Amino acid sequence: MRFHQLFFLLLTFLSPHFAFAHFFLKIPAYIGYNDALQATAPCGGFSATSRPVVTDFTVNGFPVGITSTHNGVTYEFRAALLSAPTTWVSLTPTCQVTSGGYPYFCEPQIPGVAAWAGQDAVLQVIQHASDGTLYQCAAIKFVTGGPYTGYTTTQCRNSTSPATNAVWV
Ligand SMILES: [Cu+2]
Repeated sequence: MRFHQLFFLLLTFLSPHFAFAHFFLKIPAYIGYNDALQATAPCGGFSATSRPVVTDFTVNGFPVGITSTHNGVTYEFRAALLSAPTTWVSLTPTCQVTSGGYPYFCEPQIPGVAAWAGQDAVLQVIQHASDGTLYQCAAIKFVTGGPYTGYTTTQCRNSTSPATNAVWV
């Protein structure tokens, strides 16, 4: 590879806002990711009722982990019943995440909806960033118990270099 090609690649990946990839829901497993459709509500271009992988989400807390290409964002964590997939309820206050780079952010205990234990549901994560509002969803089933501690601190972590700072507002 010639130098100018390498330089171009580096520029592409180091650019503060490269055109592809907005944010990825890592935990729980997302329904799907399509970069071009991520601004499409409610699930970034995928059906809220699609269930390729279903995660048991303990109502007393379950981790939600995200990687973002944006270094100053706001997240909303919401859920809907599979039987009413357009009626979203907020699980938490809004969360502001800042970082000097591309943050990995994991909140280990996002609360579920206790009254929905035993029911199929959809988790929706909304990212408000400089390029707009973006969506990712995960197929879940609310189950009793928790907080769930089955992920290691490697799997559910916050970036430390540069540091990720999260504030609930
Ligand atoms: Cu973006």
